[in-house]
Amino acid sequence: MAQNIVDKILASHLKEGEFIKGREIGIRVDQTLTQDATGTMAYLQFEAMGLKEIKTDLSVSYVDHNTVQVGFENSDDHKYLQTVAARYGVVYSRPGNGICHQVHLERFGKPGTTLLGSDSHTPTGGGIGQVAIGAGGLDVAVAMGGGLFYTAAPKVYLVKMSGELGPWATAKDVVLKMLELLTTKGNVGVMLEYGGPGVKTLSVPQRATIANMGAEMGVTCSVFPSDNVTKRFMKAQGREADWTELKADRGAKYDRVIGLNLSAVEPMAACPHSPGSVKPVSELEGGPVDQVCIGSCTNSSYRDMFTVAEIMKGRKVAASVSLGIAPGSRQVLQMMARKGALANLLDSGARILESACGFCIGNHFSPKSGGVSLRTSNRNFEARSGTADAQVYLVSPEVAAVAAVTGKFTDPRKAGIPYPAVKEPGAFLVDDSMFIKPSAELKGTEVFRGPNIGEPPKNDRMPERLGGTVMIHVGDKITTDHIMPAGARLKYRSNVPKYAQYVFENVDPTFHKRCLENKAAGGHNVIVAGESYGQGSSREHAAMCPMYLGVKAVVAKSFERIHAANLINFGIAPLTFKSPADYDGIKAGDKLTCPDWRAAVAEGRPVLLKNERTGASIECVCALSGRQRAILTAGGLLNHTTGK
Ligand code: MIC
Ligand code: SF4
Repeated sequence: MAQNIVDKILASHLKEGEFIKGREIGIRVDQTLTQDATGTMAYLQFEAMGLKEIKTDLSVSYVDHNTVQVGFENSDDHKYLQTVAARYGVVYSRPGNGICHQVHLERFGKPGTTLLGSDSHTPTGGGIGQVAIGAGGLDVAVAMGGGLFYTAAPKVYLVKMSGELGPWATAKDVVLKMLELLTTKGNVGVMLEYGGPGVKTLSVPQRATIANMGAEMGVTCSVFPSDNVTKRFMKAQGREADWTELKADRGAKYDRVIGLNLSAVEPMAACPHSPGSVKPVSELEGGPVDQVCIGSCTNSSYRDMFTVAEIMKGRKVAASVSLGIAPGSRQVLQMMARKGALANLLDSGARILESACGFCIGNHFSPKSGGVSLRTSNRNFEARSGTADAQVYLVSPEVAAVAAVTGKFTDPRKAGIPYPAVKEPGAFLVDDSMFIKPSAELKGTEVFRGPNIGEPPKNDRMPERLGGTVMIHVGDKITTDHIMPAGARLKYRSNVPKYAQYVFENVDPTFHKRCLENKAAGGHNVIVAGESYGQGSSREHAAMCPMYLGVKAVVAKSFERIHAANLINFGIAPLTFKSPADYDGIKAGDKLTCPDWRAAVAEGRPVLLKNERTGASIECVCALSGRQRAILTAGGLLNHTTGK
């Protein structure tokens, strides 16, 4: 039967289950990546499961999120990560080497393979033809030890591209257009495949920008074909031997086909506070701009940076604007230094930031109070920038650079600046000296554990009956940034009791204290939410820390894929309302009880919750596979694998 690209990759990696849409399948993972903010826990859990060595073809540990190093915590984490990588056979990418997704694309991504990463933007690898999926650190730890990755057999949508991007229209605008079409919710269980004649007009980094922000649509991954464009990119990276062709068979079937004419794409912006609130830049023309940040795993490739440098050449950053530029990788930065792009940027008054996540995760460079920040990153959730009332817009590097010059929202087509048509280089500067590769000698390395490195928290088996109190009642599109803030709190990632103090910090700062009090009194805690609970990042701390606070269930109208999987991995039941109207009948403080809680979940029956205040009976669905039910009733994946 004619196969599409997704089918081909999944079929060649299928180890468990049948390919029936929506049913759970287990696939072999060829490559894994971790980053430091999720990585410490992933390796601590790898160790706690008693795993002894890496069984994948390649596992890489990147340090890119926590590079600010205020205090000892980040540096302790880095040393732990370096030594644990050496001991177990993981490649270590040192801080300064760049953002995981950009670097992985440059140096390791291989068409036709599977990549699992403890970061939600792992799907960036789809730009080079990988089925690249984001997951919680615990799932990645299991995969590193040779275990399968479980996911629902997907629906596959084809995005059929025609035409060609005009001047000032970019890959970022393409993906913002896709967000307008597919929105940020309701795409759970979908994998996107890009095809059609327009694809060959896009370079690998442009494809990667598009695949990157599939995460914002909630799709599991986005995959491009591997063609001559891919081959040229890999040759320029000195990796032609890793190239294979990958294309859909003629007549391959899809669950939906979406047409996209690249010639009609215009400069776009995602407005505060959602990547899905998309408008053409022309409608925002003239609006004030205080800050411009260019970089992140979405838009920090060679071409992005050289295009910005050409725009800034001989021009100055407007006095009202602060411009920060973070090249995505050391490779890009080295080439900028050698070819004069860096000099042009410095001359313009740009501030050069480290090749790391930095501003994107609110780790530094927060805007002023109420400030308007134009960013080339992928998320503009409220408060993520580190400034609660900042107004963050997501735009292309081109729109960002032009605004830095004019000091206001400007349609770049009307700015009177000639379009700098920067080409991909025929050869990238290849210098792998910031990777520490595993060796027999390094296997004897003793793992360093500074005071910031805690133990993965433990959980009890699922209780037989639920005696829950609704500790918080939240609305739609609650992101993991709402649940578990990053930014200034990121440095506590390896210290769960401390980090747990900040759960829902920006929504209700009393949450953690009330949870701990109720837990100490023997009660269970419950979260009630609307649609698309847990959007955004893969951070398992958004499940692990609530688990530590005694949360036993989240009852929501719907869940995002990675977060639902993380909740199960940490023994928290993700329950969906059978009738979404029941959501309105519950208030914070209500008692929700269920006498046969564990039995209902274990047997896959609907869960009936009783609201003790109103007497209402609330039917919830807990549609899980047998494997997931066993994990949940054991109190999480760690208990399940270690037989506790
Ligand atoms: C993000 O962009 O939100 C992050 C920070 O990269 C997260 C991972 C994390 O929280 O460590 C992600 O996207 O998964
Ligand atoms: Fe880093 Fe931002 Fe990309 Fe997350 S989205 S990996 S914080 S650059």
